[in-house]
Amino acid sequence: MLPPYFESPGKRLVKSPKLYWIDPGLWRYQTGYWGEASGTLLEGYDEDAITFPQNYRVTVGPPGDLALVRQALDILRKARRPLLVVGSGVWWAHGEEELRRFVEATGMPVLSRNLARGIIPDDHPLSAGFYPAPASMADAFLVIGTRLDWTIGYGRFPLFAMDAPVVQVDIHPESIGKTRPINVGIVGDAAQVLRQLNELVAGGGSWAMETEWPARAHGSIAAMRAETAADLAARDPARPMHSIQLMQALAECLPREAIKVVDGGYSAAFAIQYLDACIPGGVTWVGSTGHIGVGLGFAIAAQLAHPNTPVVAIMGDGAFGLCGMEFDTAVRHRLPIVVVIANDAGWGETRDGQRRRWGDAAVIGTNLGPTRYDELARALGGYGEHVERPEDVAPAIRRAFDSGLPAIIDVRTDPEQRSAAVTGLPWIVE
Ligand SMILES: Cc1ncc(C[n+]2csc(CCOP(=O)(O)OP(=O)(O)O)c2C)c(N)n1
Ligand SMILES: [Mg+2]
Repeated sequence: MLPPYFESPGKRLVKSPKLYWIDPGLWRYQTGYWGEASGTLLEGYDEDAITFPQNYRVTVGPPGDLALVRQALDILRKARRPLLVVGSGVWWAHGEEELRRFVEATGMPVLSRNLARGIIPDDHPLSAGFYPAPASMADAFLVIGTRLDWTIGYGRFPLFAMDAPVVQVDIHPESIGKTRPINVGIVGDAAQVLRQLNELVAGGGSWAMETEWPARAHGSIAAMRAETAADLAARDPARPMHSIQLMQALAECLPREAIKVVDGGYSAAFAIQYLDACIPGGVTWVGSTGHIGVGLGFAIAAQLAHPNTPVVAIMGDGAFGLCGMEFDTAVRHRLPIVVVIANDAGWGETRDGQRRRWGDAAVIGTNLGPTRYDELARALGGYGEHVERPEDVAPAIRRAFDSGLPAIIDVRTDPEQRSAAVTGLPWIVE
């Protein structure tokens, strides 16, 4: 039994003896920090006896130190090629509007990572995409709400010039300056600091930014795609489809406003390169932790949150194997997600790593069967189609949406596929 002083004035906080374990994530959830958190209540509990977390969050996050925000802006004004790098912190802080205002007012190109993708749509002229190539051309950085982790070369050479000034804004002080020296570190809520910046920018002042810089940064998206696709030209057309061809076909046929959930190895790497994020959260994936197997759960959540938005999960067959039975959940809850499986009959990225390092004889435990996942969809009460040619992708997707059911499009892809775009990234240290 809890001692009496554990009671709140009106109601006991925790009365049920059955409530015996709360996931640590739930405690973090209650701190008011914005960000992902999980909460699990094990065992039966008496709902009336529990004060569920509500009215517990700060509604407005803390602004940054104004003197530091001024310093940050001074650095950016003097730069020839300043780059804004934004991440999930902007999404969690609901900083979409402030970000749009800042980008429009300054004309500064923006590299968008993880959940920040799509706030400035990839097809917007000031979008520098998500792929970090423009970083190598920039001479100053404003990093807001994103970790400088391995997916962005830790913010270091060869991606970021080490003598380029870096301003880093983060709600978590421990993220600031963690992987590289920085010039100005601002602890604050992403939306609040953007608002402070916007107020200062509205006050006028000159900018030294090169006029052609935003177009160069934006052009890097198409340049990256063209370079990756160059791999396709040399291929034997008789081979099964390359995942890049699948992504190109999806890029053409998926509705602009669709939510694209990405999960897998090589197939996911191609998906995030080729699919545009055009709405906030428009391309959702696991980000830096890289844990595969989340696709179905993410897609189900996205469809529940946005019942009228088309949701497509683009997954490797391996990743699907980790969570595929959640398709049954989608059927039971009538969530018409469309799952596109890039089926190379294997844990492709891992298998190719074995081959590249140690040769064919080292391919161990990474082949999967040529399983027909579309048949699984039908067995579970959904819609299923199998596709082998790029030109058949769009009609299959259309029929899947028309069915109104959860659907699986099983796409046969090349087990031999590889691309310099995922094996030769100089900032990724394997
Ligand atoms: C939970 C988890 N287990 C293992 C890995 C290591 N891993 C990275 S890519 C990959 C292969 C993924 O295969 P698949 O989903 O079929 O995608 P493909 O590379 O074949 O396109 C594995 C096992 C991981 N990232 N996460
Ligand atoms: Mg695979």
